[in-house]
Amino acid sequence: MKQRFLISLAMLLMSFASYAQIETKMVSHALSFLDVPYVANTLEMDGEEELVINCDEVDCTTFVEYVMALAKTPQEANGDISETAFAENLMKIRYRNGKIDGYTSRLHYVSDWINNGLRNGMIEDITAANSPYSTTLKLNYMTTHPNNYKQLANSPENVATMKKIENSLTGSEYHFLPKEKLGHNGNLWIKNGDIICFTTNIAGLDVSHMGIAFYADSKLTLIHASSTEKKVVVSKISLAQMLQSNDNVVGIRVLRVK
Ligand code: 2YP
Repeated sequence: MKQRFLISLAMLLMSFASYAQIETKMVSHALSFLDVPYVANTLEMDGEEELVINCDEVDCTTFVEYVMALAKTPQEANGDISETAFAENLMKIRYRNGKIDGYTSRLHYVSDWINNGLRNGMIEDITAANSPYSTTLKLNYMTTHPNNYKQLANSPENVATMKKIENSLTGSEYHFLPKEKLGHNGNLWIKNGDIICFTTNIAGLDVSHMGIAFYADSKLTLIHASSTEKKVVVSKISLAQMLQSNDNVVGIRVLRVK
């Protein structure tokens, strides 16, 4: 009996240690991007879709993707991170089932991006376990604003494929934390390094922004690529204040990298 107890205690400690490790990596890699310029559309290259790695110019999504890929890529003996292993992880994060098959294989909607991360085991959605509030997806933003997307504006075929993707996601339910329920000191269940997605009331869209949870003193803030400050920053105000100040934000989804 005693031996069984000791084994399960060891397993518990190991799982805690691995969580603590990934939390530290997420935060340290996120902080390494501070002041990197905010640049939109860095993935929108001419010609066939290919894996873009540009850690010198990021938007909210590419920032989170690069931080996550870095955190998930083991350091080599000399402390370096293998470019190949990093690229492989980034591919798994950014493309449906980790495979590039044209523009529409990129996970454009964050709900699709989350589902993919749940499938490949890189993230867990800790929102449902901590918030009873849920809502139903209704996605059509990209196909009702095709001119906002270079690869949609000149390709009825891509629009038709995106429509199928939007229809496949529409109707699915997900849990979120209403912004009114988030305290300035965060909530015990949101940890350093968690990925925070802002759920939105913008018609046909699911998420409007994302970043990395960071407790500065006891205040829960956000490390994010800010389109207003035009660079990666630690928010000066709390995450709760950020959400409250934006009428288009309804709440948050909280994801933990595994
Ligand atoms: C995503 O937008 C794009 C992807 O196509 C793109 O616009 C959509 C639905 N998807 O591959 C990806 C990387 O560039 O960006 C993001 C955008 O946030 C911007 C980049 C930001 O706040 O910096 C994701 O979708 C995350 O929140 C939304 C937001 N898009 C819109 O508000 C239309």
